[in-house]
Amino acid sequence: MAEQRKKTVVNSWNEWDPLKHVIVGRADGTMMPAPEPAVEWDFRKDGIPVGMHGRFPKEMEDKANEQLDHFAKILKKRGIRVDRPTVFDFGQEIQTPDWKQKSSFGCMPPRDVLLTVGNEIVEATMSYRTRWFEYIVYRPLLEQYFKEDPNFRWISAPKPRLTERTYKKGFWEEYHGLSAEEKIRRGRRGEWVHTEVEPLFDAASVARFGKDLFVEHSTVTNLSGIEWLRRQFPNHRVHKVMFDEEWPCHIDATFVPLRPGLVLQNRKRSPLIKDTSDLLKKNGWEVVTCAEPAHKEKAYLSHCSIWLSMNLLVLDPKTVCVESDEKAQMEQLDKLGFEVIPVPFWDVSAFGGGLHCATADVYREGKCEDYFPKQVEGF
Ligand code: ABU
Repeated sequence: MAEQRKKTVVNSWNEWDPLKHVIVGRADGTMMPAPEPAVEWDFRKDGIPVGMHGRFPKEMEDKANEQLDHFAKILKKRGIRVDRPTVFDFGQEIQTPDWKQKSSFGCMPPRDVLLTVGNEIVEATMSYRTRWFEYIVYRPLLEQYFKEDPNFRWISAPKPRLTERTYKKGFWEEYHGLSAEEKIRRGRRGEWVHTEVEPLFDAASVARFGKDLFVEHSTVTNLSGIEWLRRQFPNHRVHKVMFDEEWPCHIDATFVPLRPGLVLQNRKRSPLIKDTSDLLKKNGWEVVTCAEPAHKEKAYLSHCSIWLSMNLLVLDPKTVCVESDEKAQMEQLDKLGFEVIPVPFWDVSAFGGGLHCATADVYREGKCEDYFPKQVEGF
């Protein structure tokens, strides 16, 4: 007899409660994106000139899909329901009334697009033109969840126009002429390519700690985006955080909660806003510095950093999935009392990230709790 699948319930408040239902991305059809004003994809280290674009080599795509499917199998074996997105042709030209773009990106990292907060899933605005239509790959699933769960709240954040007003005029010309020190100084001041004309955020800029959401001001999430989240979640405390990095992207290779009272911190990207550390300390949270990553360089054709070493997926407060090359990271987590599940995933990096990026929560047991009863005023 065919197995009876349980009806969907959307519920997930943090990054560590027992995971029961998750979306895992796919590598199919992923594109090296065509140039656009938001970002410069630079693969010169891999012998690819700036501006070159097109579909990733089939062999790479197949290897990535093999690792993604294997990861999905590991999760299923642990009793976790796994859903997958529906791919569209990312190579087709896209357009809105405001702009045209030669292609989209792909659908490996659902974490970038979907933000689950309790019974709500928010489709993030995104801030790259190449990622504007990415929500479409998740629509069949979200439609299904909407039918099956009467309490599911499905929200699409305001689609940004991404016109010339969204990006600073002449940004890239000036940026290329800056010294390394000046780039770092500007990063510390949060001066990147986006303006504040409209709210912009990626879902992976948010780390969920129950009632407290830490949102990273970065090259993909502007201050208006953080303000939009603050107004969208009036019963939460939304904290703007920043980390010391020239071109920050997502929080999930920087500041990663592991269980109540324990956060993994990137050893190179320390918090720039002192209140972040103060809040953790005041509430008895321990911050451990991550282990040295196994890889010294980014993966071939990867836009993501070597810090995917800490882009892990917590299955419950005692169990964590870690990329299988990351022996030092696994050892550190083992010493912290976790059962560590090694998952081969390095070949997925170029398709948009690691184990956390490749997933989006649908259901974790548990409810909204206050892990920071002692607040830092104004943070
Ligand atoms: N999306 C996670 C990648 C962040 C990083 O490259 O550090």
